[in-house]
Amino acid sequence: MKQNFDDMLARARESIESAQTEVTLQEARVRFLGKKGELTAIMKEMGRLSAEERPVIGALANQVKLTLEELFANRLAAIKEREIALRLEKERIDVTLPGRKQYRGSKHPITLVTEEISEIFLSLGFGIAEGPEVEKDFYNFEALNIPKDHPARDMQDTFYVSPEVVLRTHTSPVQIRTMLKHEPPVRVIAPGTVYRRDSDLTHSPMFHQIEGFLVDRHITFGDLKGILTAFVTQYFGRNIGVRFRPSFFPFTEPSAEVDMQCVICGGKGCRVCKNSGWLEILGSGMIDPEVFKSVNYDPAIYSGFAFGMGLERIAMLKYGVNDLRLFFENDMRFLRQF
Ligand code: 2NM
Repeated sequence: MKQNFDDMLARARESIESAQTEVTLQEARVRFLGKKGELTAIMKEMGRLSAEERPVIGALANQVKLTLEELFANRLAAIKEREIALRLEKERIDVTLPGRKQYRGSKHPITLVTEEISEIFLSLGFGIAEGPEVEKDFYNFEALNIPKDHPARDMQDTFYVSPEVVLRTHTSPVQIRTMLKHEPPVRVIAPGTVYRRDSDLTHSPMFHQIEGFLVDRHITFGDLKGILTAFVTQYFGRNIGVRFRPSFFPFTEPSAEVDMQCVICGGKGCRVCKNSGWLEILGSGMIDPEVFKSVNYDPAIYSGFAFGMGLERIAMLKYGVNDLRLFFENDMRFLRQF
C-alpha cells in the first residue's frame, strides 16, 4: 500500500504543478482528495489489512492527505498571485496622464443680450411681460392697426396655424394683452421668440425680439427720445452717437427708426454700416390712437411710445458675430466663447 500512496502522490504532484488555473486545480483536488477520489479509494482497502499494519498505514494515509492539502494550498496561492500580477500588468493605469478638460456651461449669446437689455430697462422702471408664441390674429395684427389687406399679412411673412391663429410675428401682441389687463400708467418690455416665413443668410424663420412700451398722461416724443437714447448709450457706450430718422409702422404715428454710430468703424464707414457710418438698431414711435381704441385706452387722456429691436442683430454688433446662422446651430466651439 505504501507503493500505492507513493504512486498517487507522484501523480498528484504532477497534476498540481501543471494546473494553470483555479478551475483545473480544483478538478485535480476532486480527483485526489474528493469523496470519490483516489485517496478515499486507497483508504477503503485498509479493511483488508492486519491489526499491526492498520495504524502504520493509517498514519501514512494522514501524512499523505496533509501533504496533498499543503501542495494544493501552495499551488492555489501561486496561481492567484500570478493572476493578480497578470491583471496589474494588463490594466496598468498611467496616473501621470493629464486629465480631460471639463468645460463649464455658458449662456447662449442671445440669452446674454436678452438679460443685459432687460437689466437696463428694469433700471429705468420697466416691468417684464411674456405671452404665447401661438397667437390669435386679433392680438398679433388686428389690435395693432394691421388690417386684413396689409402687406405684413401676406402668407409669405406669417406662419398660419389656422385662418385666425398665427405664430406671432413680433412680441407686440404681449403689449396688447398687457394694455387690456392694466390701466395706465404702464411701462413694460416683452422679450421673446418670434416667427416669420423668411430664411436666408440674414433671416431665420425663428428669431428673438425685445419690444417695449410706456403709456401715461402727457407722454411725448421727447420721452421716447430720452428713454431710447439712454438705452443705446448705456448698452453700447456713453459717447456713441444716436439719431432718429422718420419711418412708418402701422401701430405708431409718428414713427422713427433709431440709428447709432457704427461700432465697427466708429462712423467712418465700413462694410457693416454700408459706408453710411450708422447702424439701424431700433424701430419706435408714438402709439397710434387706433391701437389705444382696441385696448379701450382713451387717446384724449393717454399717450405713449413703443419700440422694438431684433436681438440677433444686436448680438452680432455687440459680439462681432458675422454669420446669423451661428446663433441657431449650437456648435459648442461657438457657444463656449460666451
Ligand atoms: C416696433 C417699432 C415700433 C410696438 C408698438 C407696440 C404697441 F403694442 F404698443 F403698439 N408694441 N411694439 C413697436 C413700435 C414695435 O418694432 C420694430
